[in-house]
Amino acid sequence: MRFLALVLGLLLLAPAARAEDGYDLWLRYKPVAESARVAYAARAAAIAPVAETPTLTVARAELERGLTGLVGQPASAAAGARDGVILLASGATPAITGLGLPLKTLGEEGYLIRTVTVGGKATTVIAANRDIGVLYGVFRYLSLIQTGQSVDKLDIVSVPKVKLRMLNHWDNLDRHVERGYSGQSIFDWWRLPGHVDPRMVDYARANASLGINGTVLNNVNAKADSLTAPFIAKAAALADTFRPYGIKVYLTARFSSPMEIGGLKTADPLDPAVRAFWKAKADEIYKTIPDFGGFLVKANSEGQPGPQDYGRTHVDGANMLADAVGPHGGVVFWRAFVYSHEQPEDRAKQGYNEFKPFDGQFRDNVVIQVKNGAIDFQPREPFHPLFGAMPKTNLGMEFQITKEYLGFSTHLVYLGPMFEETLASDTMAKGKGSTVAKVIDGSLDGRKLTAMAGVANIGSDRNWSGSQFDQANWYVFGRLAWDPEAGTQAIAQDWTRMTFGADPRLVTPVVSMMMGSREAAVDYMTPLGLHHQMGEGHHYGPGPWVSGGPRADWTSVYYAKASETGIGFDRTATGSNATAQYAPAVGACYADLKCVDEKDLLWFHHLPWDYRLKSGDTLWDGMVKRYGRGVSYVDGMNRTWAGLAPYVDARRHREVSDYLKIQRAEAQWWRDASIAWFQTFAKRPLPAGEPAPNHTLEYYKALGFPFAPGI
Ligand code: BDP
Repeated sequence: MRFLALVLGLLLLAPAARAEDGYDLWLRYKPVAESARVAYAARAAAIAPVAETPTLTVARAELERGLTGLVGQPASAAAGARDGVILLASGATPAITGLGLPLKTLGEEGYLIRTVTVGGKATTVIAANRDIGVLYGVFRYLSLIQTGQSVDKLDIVSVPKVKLRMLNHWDNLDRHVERGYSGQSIFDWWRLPGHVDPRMVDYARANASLGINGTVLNNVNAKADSLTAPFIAKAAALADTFRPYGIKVYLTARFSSPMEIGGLKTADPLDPAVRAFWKAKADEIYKTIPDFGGFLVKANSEGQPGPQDYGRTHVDGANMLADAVGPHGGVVFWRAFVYSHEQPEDRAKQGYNEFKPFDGQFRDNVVIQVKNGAIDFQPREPFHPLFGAMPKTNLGMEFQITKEYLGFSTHLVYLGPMFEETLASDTMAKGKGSTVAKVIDGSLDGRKLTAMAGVANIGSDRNWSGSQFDQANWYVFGRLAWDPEAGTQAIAQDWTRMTFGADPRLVTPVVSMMMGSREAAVDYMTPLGLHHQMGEGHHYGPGPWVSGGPRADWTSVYYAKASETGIGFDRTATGSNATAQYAPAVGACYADLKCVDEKDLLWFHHLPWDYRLKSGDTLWDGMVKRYGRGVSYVDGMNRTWAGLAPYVDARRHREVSDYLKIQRAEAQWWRDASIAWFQTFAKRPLPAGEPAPNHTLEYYKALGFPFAPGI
């Protein structure tokens, strides 16, 4: 008996001994330290009965599950329990009226958590106006325990600042995921609607724990099939599963659907038959999915059909769809990621040129979804000039969570600082403090329909995201969608505690490693404002030599413009003048070598190889050193992680170790191949102490990856 207890105790004390595969994400609910357990348990001896709505039922189940795992005591509903009670309440229920709670301030989705005394009992109230707020509050309450905070005296009010907090899945109907590095699509279209994988519930739980309230199920490069009756039924089965968790489903709409599945000869948005098709289609969808979110559209971009095929505008296209879903409360997300190689204009300028003139002309239920930067999810981009430039339009943010351009799932790159950098950028649209975050949360221009979308990194891998650390990118996206001004270091701390454990000997080094990881990737891939130097098509590894082909704007040489005289894309008045798309103060700074931050240098300027950086190095020397600095950082991460073995379960520790070794080798590859290539132009030696590339340029150019994932 004693022996058994000892073994059990050891198992509990030594989480490293148990294999974990990452499936539980940040909702692991592993036992807290024995010393803290008693205090937590005392606060949570009972969960007061709640109404049996679907959402309150899952809220209560989550709370019980979490407390059972964390505190080891299944909270019983027994009235009259001696210890603390957790009261879940939504709306003006008698249980909480009279407590003077500021419910009015919570809006539709906010919640409060407050410690009060009711009938002589210490009571933790988790209250909201609507059930979904209670579920959000439950997740927050559990996270307090997971992150080792006291729950004795709580007074928390939290309200999302952004209305639509969305994942965009680039998932095809055959389960291939475009730019997916974590297996197949989790949406099993073939077996739906007859079978709904129980994993869909865990997907919904994870998203609800972050406050994500919408998901676009299919790829922006859409197939019209997703709008046919069988697929609507499949989407409806998912919608039914997600509904208790406050998540609405959306579908991408292929603009030419009226022709492909509607038997029409045109998709002209001004054609009455086309308009009738979309109205009928919307009616059909809403009959099956009454709370359908709406459509996401990629039009006239990268070969996708759109209104311009008929000489019409983005306004014509977006408003037509908005009119179809509007009567049902639906929304249209219309993407601003529009550019064409047939235009001689700098690709970075095209989105702004297409959309800015239409400010004020889109329907109220249209959101123009803008990528964070003007090119395409690069490791670093200055903020998109449309932010701040369309005050009479709902502008939503589109971030990419999947790491298409940041090393796929095997590079440890925490995207929090990258998202934060964009959100904190000052557009100066209405003077100082007009940050992108304030555009996105609607406060700058008084807009009500606000949105943030993230291109998901979720797939069928057991660990969901392809790597343990890529879960953090899903997590930080969700947290920022709730509050675009949140600090991403604190978010990394929360995530680490919930995902690996609260021991500071683990948390401190892991967070520090995460916080520098994005800058390291910028260094070893595209330092000093370089961009789009990745391998052709798959975007795996370096390909600075990529040239030719049908589209200049899909080559690397278009962006780096390296020659014997220098390197960089002149976007000042002497070049493409993209800087003029920003508010004058911002654009003037970008255009001015004395003002522009060196991190954006070659994004905006073409400079001679001997240009002097602030460090005193020449541009060439500084570039080479940055590549090397990135590689060294990955060395450091390898060392740090190796030292953390005692604090992490063996299986996850091993997986991360393996990936860090891959990252180390690939960082070196990036450095060496880039230096070998650019040296053919710079024609200068490497600075002292910087080793020559491991292989010849020919070697790097000859590497091919026909089976790279995600294409
Ligand atoms: C690019 C991706 C491509 C997407 C496109 C988009 O390479 O697969 O279809 O973005 O956002 O980054 O539409």
